[in-house]
Amino acid sequence: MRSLRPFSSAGALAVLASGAIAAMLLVGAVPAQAATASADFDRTKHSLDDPASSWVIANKLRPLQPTNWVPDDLVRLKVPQVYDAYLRKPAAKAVTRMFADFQKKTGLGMQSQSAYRSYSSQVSTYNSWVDTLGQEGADLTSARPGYSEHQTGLAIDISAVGGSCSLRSCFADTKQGKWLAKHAWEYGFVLRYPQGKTKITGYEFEPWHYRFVGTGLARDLHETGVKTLEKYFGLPNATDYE
Ligand code: DAL
Ligand code: ZN
Repeated sequence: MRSLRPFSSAGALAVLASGAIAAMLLVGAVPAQAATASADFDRTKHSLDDPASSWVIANKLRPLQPTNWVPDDLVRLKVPQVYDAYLRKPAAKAVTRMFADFQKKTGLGMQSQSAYRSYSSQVSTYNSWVDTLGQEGADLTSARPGYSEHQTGLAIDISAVGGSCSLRSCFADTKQGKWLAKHAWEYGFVLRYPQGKTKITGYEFEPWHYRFVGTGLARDLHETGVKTLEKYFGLPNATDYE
């Protein structure tokens, strides 16, 4: 819960003067935590359109603009990685801390399966999914080039070191998957494609795909219980490409 700010006696008088608050005090009602948290938080603080914004929303209705955008602060991740892994600097710092804390607490390891992907590497990724699943299947699991969060340098697919279930829904049942689902928000990450939200996000459940949005927004998503960025920002469901 957000800390309650101490208020001055003048402030206290102002509060008591408010009929609504006074009524709540009389009946002993306490405003809901989520409503307080959400009311506090400025949802217009950062751009949702600028590809350099930590809040940029990429989905099937919102290609990155320009579609070949490349972040200018990519750094190599200093964590175990299956393929060479880069993220934007703030996201990289947060991943490193998150993986280290997980290891300290459990003695187990997490690794990057896939992090930043350029437009051209998303071409290969998407095409290989089309070869395996056909276009309809591929579109439920992989973004088309220019539409992927991986191209923002703020998204990472995480797997268990030495574990099975990489990039499979059973990752949700691993120690790593469970810990991430509970704690990733503390590091500024959000599970971007939750279970049961395909009609909103356009993608099947991906318990491994985490998106860095910064600790302020991640906390507000956690406290309000809103599961998708689309819903939180009042954007249309992104089930299909236009
Ligand atoms: N797997 C996610 C949707 C991507 O390709 O960006
Ligand atoms: Zn991913």
